[in-house]
Amino acid sequence: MGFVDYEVEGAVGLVTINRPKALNALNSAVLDDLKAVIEGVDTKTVRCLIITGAGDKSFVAGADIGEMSTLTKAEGEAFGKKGNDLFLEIESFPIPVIAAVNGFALGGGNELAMSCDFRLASENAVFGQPEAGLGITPGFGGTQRLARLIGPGMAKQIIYTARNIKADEAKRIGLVNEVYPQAELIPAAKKLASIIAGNAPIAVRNCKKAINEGLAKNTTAEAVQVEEKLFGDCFESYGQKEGMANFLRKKDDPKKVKHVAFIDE
Ligand code: DAK
Repeated sequence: MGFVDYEVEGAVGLVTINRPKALNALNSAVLDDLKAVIEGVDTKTVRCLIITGAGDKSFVAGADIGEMSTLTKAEGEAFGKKGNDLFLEIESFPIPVIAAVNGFALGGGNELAMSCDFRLASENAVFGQPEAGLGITPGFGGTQRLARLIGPGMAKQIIYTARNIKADEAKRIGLVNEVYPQAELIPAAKKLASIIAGNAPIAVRNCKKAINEGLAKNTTAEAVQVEEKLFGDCFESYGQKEGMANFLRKKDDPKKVKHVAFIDE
């Protein structure tokens, strides 16, 4: 695919946004290619996805300012919808998606990273929502996802000031889970993705769904109903039967047991 590379290693897919001359900025063509790659992932065999940026300088330096600069109101709205629809698709993608942030994650780049399940970063990563300095609001979900992730007070401070933050601060405020030296970022992301991919596939998918859909409910009572349904849905699956049988075998005779290889379901 033109601006987006995709490779699979075992049960882990690696998506690389590849427009390094523009620090992987998202223009319409990049968004189209990313959508096509995401929709082409075989979620029967791939159990965890990683999204990163090409090169060692940038994850995604934002939406393409050149392309946006001449948009009319109607075109601006359409561009916003294109990004929002895609990022919603990533957020609710059936398998976990990890953002491996290897440099600038500004504006639309931070918004893309936030639509993933969680973020790992390299030490040189820089996060921010510079839109207020460009005369616009964040347009790919930044006002909503940043506030939900790090709390409204901190999100408002970052968005109103348009201030960039470095990886260590991003970790301190909960925007990223871990920070690695640049060369270790992708190996660490792959290792984590392999661990996730080794767990029972229906259970992992249902955990993602339960967290996402539960958080969208207004009350805990409504949210736990979502969990109940997805919990019940795991029963009679190979993963549930074999995962529990494995535990019980282990109790009988710890030496007999080997780790379960969960089949695709
Ligand atoms: N768009 C287009 N090109 C970009 C770009 C971007 N966001 N960021 C970098 N580039 C290009 C530069 O123009 C330059 O291209 P050439 O001049 O070589 O042709 C090349 O990448 C290398 O960049 P620099 O020479 O500037 O590299 P530096 O290391 O000096 O600086 C930088 C790196 C990341 C600090 C700097 O490039 C920078 O500040 N870039 C802009 C970052 C930014 O402001 N990003 C946020 C964009 S706003 C909405 C929908 C979406 C959005 C909003 C609303 N609706 C429709 C409502 C989203 C908005 C955004 O994401």
